[in-house]
Amino acid sequence: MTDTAALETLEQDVLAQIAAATDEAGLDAVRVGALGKKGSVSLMMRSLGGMSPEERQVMGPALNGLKDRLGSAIEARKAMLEAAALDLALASETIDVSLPVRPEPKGSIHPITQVMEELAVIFADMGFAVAEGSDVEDDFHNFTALNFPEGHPARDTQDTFFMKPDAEGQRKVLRTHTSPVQIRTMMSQTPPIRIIAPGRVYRCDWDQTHTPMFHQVEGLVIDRETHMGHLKGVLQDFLAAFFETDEVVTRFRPHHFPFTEPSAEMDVRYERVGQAVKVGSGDQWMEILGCGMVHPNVIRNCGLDPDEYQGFAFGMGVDRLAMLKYGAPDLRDFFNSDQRWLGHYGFSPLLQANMATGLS
Ligand code: 2U9
Repeated sequence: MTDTAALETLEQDVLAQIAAATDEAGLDAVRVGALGKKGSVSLMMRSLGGMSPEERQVMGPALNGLKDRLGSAIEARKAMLEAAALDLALASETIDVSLPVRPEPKGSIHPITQVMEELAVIFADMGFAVAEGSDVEDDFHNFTALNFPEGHPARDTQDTFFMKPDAEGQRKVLRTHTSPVQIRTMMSQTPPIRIIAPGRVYRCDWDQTHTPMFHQVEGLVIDRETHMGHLKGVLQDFLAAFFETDEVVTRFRPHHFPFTEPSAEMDVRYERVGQAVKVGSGDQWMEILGCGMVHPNVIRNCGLDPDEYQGFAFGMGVDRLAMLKYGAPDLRDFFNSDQRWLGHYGFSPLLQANMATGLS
């Protein structure tokens, strides 16, 4: 026999169970026990069929009301338990963003890229901007503007990679130095100009110290009162910063380039320390770069007046700088993509060169 008092007792009982449920599984067990197929409320619903119409009129709505209230109470408790579980997860599942990344990075920065970054940082500190250009150049920007006479050996197919003639019959070249970048800068900007031009250059050459593609950095300063003293100061400061030493002893030896006059090669004192080379002091001289005052013809070829503007330029091989600084013996290894070599000579991508905390 079912009466409303029994319903009242059942309701209090189930509500107490709902309130006592401490997790979603426990709460679901209460739901099944009351509202599931064989649950206490469902069984009572089923007994409605055997009641008199008068009884059913009272018990029907009472049971429906009970079912609805228990359903709502279960939903409310469920929402509360979910919120509490989320709060607990947020409090316990913290992520330490200061930990090193996982999996540990395997890639490394190639020593040439590293040296290029170091060069950019050092020269930026002295007020130089980085300029770039195309690897494929025309004869004018690679040779003529730079005061190379017709018939100069560098214009020979033995030294230079020529492209097939294009639609206009023009034979482009793979640039043999980054100097066309400076030519284009001089033709498009007004002095003062202070730039370095790092990049790939190409020459027909292949042995232990020469690869057909190699890397250069050239520098150019054009202003009204620029002289060899500025050139020497800039290059000495550069070498001290690059080789991370206070003492650099250098000397100029006269040389010849078509694009500079006077021209010089700069030597730096060094000594061997085991396999490595210590640059700065020592009793031996090593040629490190070429330089000079920009030839008046070059200034004129770029549309500037050489009586108004002078400047200096320098050039050096980036690969050789990397070999000297980091002690790699064979230039050809730089381009073999050997993972073990790269692992040994490569640099962490997470440590960037800068003047404040160190270059390498
Ligand atoms: C302009 C005017 C002058 C760039 C210069 C050198 C000296 C030099 C070599 C070093 C080793 C090439 O990689 S290497 O074989 N370069 O000695 N380069 S002066 O002179 C310029 C450039 C552009 C407009």
